[in-house]
This record gives sequence, C-alpha cells and structure tokens, in this order.
Amino acid sequence: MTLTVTPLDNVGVEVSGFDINAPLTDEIKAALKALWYEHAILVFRDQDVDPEKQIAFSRIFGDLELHPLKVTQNDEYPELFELKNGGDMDKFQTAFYKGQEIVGRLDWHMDLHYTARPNHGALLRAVVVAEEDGLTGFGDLAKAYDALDDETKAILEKLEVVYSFSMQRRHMRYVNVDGYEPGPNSPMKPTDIGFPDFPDAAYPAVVTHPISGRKVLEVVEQFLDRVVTPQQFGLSNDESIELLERLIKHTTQPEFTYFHQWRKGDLVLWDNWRAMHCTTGTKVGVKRVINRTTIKGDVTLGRVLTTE
Ligand SMILES: O=C(O)CCC(=O)C(=O)O
Ligand SMILES: [Fe+2]
Repeated sequence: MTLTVTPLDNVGVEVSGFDINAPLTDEIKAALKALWYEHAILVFRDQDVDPEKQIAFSRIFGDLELHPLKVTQNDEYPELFELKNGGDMDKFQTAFYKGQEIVGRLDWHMDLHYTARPNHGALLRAVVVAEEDGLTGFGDLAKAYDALDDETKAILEKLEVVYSFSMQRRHMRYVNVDGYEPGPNSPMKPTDIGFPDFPDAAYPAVVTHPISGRKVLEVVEQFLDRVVTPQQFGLSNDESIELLERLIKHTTQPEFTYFHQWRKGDLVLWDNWRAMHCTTGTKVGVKRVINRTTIKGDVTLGRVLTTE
C-alpha cells in the first residue's frame, strides 16, 4: 500500500492509496499516525467499512473513549457514538436560524473542551448520507496561529481563556445568535439530556501540541467566555472582548477551514488537539447517520477553574 496525500480546499488532506481491508502493517500504521500529526484532518474516500473495522482502524491512533452522553452509544458497539438526524432525537436538536428550522447544527468547537482534557481525536464514518446539507466543517488552529501578526502572538503568549459549559446557545458569548431561536424542546440545562454539569475550564490562549510541538490557537467560539484577569496583562475587559472577537473572525476564515460534503464510504479523522469542527445541520426530516469513534485524550491541556 502506498499512501498519497492531496491537499483539501484549504486545510487537511485526502489520503488515497489506502484500503481499510488490506493488512495494516506497522509501517502503514506509523505512516497514518505521522500524517495525522502533520495535517490534523485526514479524509479517506471509498472505504468498504463496517463498525468492527472502524473500531480497529481508530485504535491505530490511540485508546478509544466512550462518550459521556450514553444515550447516543450504539447498543452493540459501545465504542460507537451515533449521530442521527431524521429520527427520535430531532426534537431536542432542532432550533430556528433566521426563521428556518434546522436539525443538529453545531457551532465551531473542540470535543470535551469544557473538561480541560479534550479528546485526542475522532473518526467519523458516514452511514446514511444526507441528500442535502449535513456538512462537517474543520478548522486548523495551528495554521490560524501561524498566520497571526507578531504583536498578537506576543499578547497571546501571556493570556489564558476560559470556556464555560452551558446548554443554551444564547448564553454563549462568542457564537452568532442573530436570528437564532431555540426550539420548543431545546435543552435548557445539562440534566435535561442526562448530561453532567462542568465547572469552567481555562486554557493557555496558545497551547503547545503535546506530540508535534506546534502552537495551536486555543480560541474556539463554542463555550468561549472570557480572558482570565485581563487587567493583569495590560488589557481592559473591553479590549479582551475585542481581541477574542477578532480571533474568532480570524480562525473561521475560509483559508483555515474545510467543509466536508459526505459521500458513502467516507472516513474523516481529525486531531482534536489542533483542529476545531462544526456541522451545518439538516432540514427537518432529512436522514443523516454518522458513526463516530473517539480517541482518548491522555493529556490535560487546560485547568479546571476553582480560583482565577
Ligand atoms: O455530525 C457531525 O458532522 C460532527 C458532530 C460532532 O461535533 C462530533 O462528532 O464531535
Ligand atoms: Fe464535536
């Protein structure tokens, strides 16, 4: 097997020459892992894959983690996290965006960011492809960091940013809530969907990737709340808010993002220590099923806030 990489639109690569049914030698495994660290977002097309193969393939990249949201676990394979649109869960996942009812839209985020110990990564497999919409977006926060000017890099070196877990989008300070209305069954608090609550978590605004050593801009819109004690670093609250707004605009520019349009047989793997992701959601009634495996985060990148 000879792996070839082709850049995607802006960030990440498509890996071709890969067949999940061919023997996965140590050499191939090492090459896949190296590509994961080099590019953060890997797309594999036309794979003949089932749950067992997905799980075995994911284990190349580390131990797997079971998601805290048990209701979305597959009955037969606890390693599989099922994301479903067009079924029973729709009513909890439906909201209004500029008057349009959308199922399962998610803002830019990193998985388990609010715990201070994010997953290392995850692999998505399209089981049922939505006939329209249902894209997954990925953003490379190492490339976004590299592109910052030196003055901004110097300010960020000293700062920490806080993520505050909440269920309601309108409580999040840096997501765009223009024209947004929650749906009638949108969860209002974590217990509404059997989710635990989490205290705030702070991260260095620039996190050094534990394996590659690359600098990652740790500023992602979902749950982002504030800079820790900005005055201690020469910033007023207003300036710290403007800085975060500017950084969110920066990271979500097309040059740092890629939107994956799903086809049957697709696998997409990302490094959750470096890349953020989002989903566009689907219109009501559209079926979409994605199975996800999660690579455990074995490094604490942030700190749980007990004091600031
Ligand atoms: O449904 C998707 O496209 C991705 C959902 C997501 O955020 C995740 O799997 O972590
Ligand atoms: Fe996610």
